[in-house]
Amino acid sequence: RQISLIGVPMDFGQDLRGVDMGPAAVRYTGLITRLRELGHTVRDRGDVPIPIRDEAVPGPLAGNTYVEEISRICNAVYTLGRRVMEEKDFPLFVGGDHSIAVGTVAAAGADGEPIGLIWLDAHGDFNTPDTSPSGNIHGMPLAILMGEGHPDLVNVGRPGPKVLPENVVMIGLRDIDPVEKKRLKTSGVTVFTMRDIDEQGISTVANKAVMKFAHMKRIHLTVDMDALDPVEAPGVGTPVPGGITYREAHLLMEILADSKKVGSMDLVEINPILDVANKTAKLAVELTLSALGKSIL
Ligand code: DIR
Ligand code: MN
Ligand code: MN
Ligand code: MN
Repeated sequence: RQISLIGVPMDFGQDLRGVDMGPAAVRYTGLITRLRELGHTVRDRGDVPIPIRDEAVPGPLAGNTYVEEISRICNAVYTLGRRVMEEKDFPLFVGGDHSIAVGTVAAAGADGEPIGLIWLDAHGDFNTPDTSPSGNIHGMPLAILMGEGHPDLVNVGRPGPKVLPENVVMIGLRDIDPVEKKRLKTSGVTVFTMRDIDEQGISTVANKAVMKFAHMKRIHLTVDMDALDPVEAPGVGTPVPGGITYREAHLLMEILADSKKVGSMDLVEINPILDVANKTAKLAVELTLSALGKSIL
């Protein structure tokens, strides 16, 4: 496969600093060499330009914080993502916080054919400016992609929603805000919470996700590293106990790799300042290798 790495060192979607160092932390693990050892052709497209945080002025309204910056950045992510996909490369987007998905998913689904979206997260990312307790945009990207939220973000890349609820599968959820919970329940999105993983096992959950997209040609996989247990992935801004284990995460990636449908991927919310010796970036890279065909035998 031809893979293009696209760094998006953006931290405008939440309050904590440091998630802008995610792309560097991932590059330092030797990701590119290791992908090449797997037999892939890899190009590093560098980072999408990000304005200096301390020079930016946050919007006046809760939930409208840095909307202008995020929409400009996500449009740039979209443009570069499209170029890479038109060259038949697999775009590997490395964030940055999860609001980059507004651009990455728009790019992944832009050639007319619907895509399946797998959203790995401890959180629902389904708030709107009206329901968000934090006002942070990284708690809203899935709602935005389904057409709800600030118009400048909903219209990134091209006007309107980018995914249909029936084409979304969420895995790993365990921390949802009260109104977000109601919204998610009536949304039509397929959700596998931690309870589902505990009861059914991750292989069943992974195979159900793949089966759901049996009729589709391509899947976009977005990995919020806080889906993993904080013991394995401490370098995230909003850790939640009781997450996906190391082995569960690898099995999930291996089953998705077997489907041969993952055509684009995000790694987000890696915060090296909060991490322990780059552990979270290293795990993110190992999971990426599994998702791109690495197997034990
Ligand atoms: C929370 C946290 N639901 C919010 N969301 C996070 O701010 O809307 N998403 N951390 O990854
Ligand atoms: Mn997220
Ligand atoms: Mn999250
Ligand atoms: Mn997040």
